[in-house]
Amino acid sequence: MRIILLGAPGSGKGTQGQRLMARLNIPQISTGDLLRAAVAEDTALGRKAKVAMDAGQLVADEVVIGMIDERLTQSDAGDGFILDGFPRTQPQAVALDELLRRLGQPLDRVVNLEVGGEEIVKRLLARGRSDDSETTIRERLEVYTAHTKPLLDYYRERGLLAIVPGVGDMDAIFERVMTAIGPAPSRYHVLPA
Ligand code: B4P
Repeated sequence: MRIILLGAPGSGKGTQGQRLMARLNIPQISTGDLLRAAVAEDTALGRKAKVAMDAGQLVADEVVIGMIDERLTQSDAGDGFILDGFPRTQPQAVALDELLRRLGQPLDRVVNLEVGGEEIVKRLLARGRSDDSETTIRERLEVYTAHTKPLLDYYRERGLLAIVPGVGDMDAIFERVMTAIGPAPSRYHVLPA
């Protein structure tokens, strides 16, 4: 299956993406993880990305689009994938549509994890990553509202969007996500719970 996990920072995309990967046996592809790996390796791209990430800003579209283009054309993504944290802007969504058209791989579902702003601030302060200070979190929420939230309409208009309440027990949220994506087409091998 080809799934996008949408949601505000800290809404649980990474958390639920991991579980989906284990259940569906397809890779979870997180632009946040790819960027943090580049930062850890201290590459030129990583050094540039770090400045944006530490400020709560998005990394440039062409950078993340290039990363996704490279990642989705690897063989393990041929049977499906879970995109976690991408797309985050309209140009990223358009670029993804073009890439998937080229690969002949249409999206199956876009799941939006809904979590309120104050719960997000609480969660991210508790997570304590280097980009999880209160000022940065509030900046990231503003960036989310301005650039990523409009993607809900983009995917709603395409009949792909499912809204899942993302607050409460993580296992219960996972079952809601599984219900939202519906039964896997028979070409996919779904692992038992
Ligand atoms: P990401 O790595 O995508 O991180 P995130 O949005 O902060 O977190 P996520 O939603 O995955 O939350 P998680 O499961 O970890 O982005 C980091 C930065 O990278 C961005 O700010 C940006 O600069 C850059 N970036 C990434 N993608 C980009 C793109 N496409 N374009 C441009 N820039 C990009 O959960 C958060 C915490 O909540 C965890 O501690 C978790 O344990 C907890 N939690 C999860 N579910 C919970 C629940 N149900 N109840 C209580 N706590 C819960």
